[in-house]
Amino acid sequence: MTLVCLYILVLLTIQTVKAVNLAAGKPATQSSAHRVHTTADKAVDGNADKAYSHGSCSHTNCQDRAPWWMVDLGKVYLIKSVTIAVADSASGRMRNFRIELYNKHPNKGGMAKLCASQGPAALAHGKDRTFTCSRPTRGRFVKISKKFTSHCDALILCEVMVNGEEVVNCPFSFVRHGRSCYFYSEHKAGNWFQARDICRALGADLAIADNKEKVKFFKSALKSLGALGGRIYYLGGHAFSGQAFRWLDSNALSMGVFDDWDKATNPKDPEPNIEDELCFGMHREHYYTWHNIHCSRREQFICEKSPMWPRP
Ligand SMILES: [Ca+2]
Ligand SMILES: [Ca+2]
Repeated sequence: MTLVCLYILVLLTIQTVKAVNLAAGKPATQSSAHRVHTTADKAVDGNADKAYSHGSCSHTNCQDRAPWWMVDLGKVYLIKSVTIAVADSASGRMRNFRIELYNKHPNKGGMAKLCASQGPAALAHGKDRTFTCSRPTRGRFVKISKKFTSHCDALILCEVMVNGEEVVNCPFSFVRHGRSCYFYSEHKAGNWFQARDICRALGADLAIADNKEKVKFFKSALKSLGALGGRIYYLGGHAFSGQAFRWLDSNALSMGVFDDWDKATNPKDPEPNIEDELCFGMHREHYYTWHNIHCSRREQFICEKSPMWPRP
């Protein structure tokens, strides 16, 4: 059983780390099409087959003297790299092009930001080639434009894969840490439920502190508040089911894999101790370790907002 759990955990980790292609299935356009089956969408059909004859590549018209191709990602992302699947028979055409990013459509006042470019040397045929942006750059539209030098110097793209991440905009009065935003309430909420309602009204939810690094960050932030800080801060976990404490995030494991319960203050009666204390928070007088408490207590709280929480 333990092995199965470990396996699932490893799988979850791999899924989180694996780069997502932001362009797959998104609307794409190009300056022209060579054939009816070489339209712009062929470069975002999720098929990176580089055999041109298999029909999964875009190809601009041979007479097109200013070939370009563009995908709309639907919203602005922080883009790190763009990978192009080069056709097996591109005949040296994949050269002299620029990969540019736009927050707004170029026809609606969008300004080009260069991600990367390719000079006169052609890319190798039948291979994937990744262009890392000179720095991670925000953009919604990814446009590839090519300089036309001779007849049929077309833009041929078997697949364009865009790697990037969600842009994190912290709401007003939230503090950023990594890819998350946090709000430390100045005032007490009437109870745990009200604390949660306030977080939700701010577009967030009560904070999930399911790893060591986050707990360390909360502790240092709360310590820096000193006497201005509250005595107890509610977090987003409970034991309403009558079983062990769980995080609100249904995908997070129940506590025990990682926890920070206060075991030192009273080793004979370590936290969580009293059965009907179904909510919990970080306690200042005990080095901000976790204490289970009654949900009806008036306490301060920590809200969290990130691309992953609350779940979109
Ligand atoms: Ca394709
Ligand atoms: Ca307790």
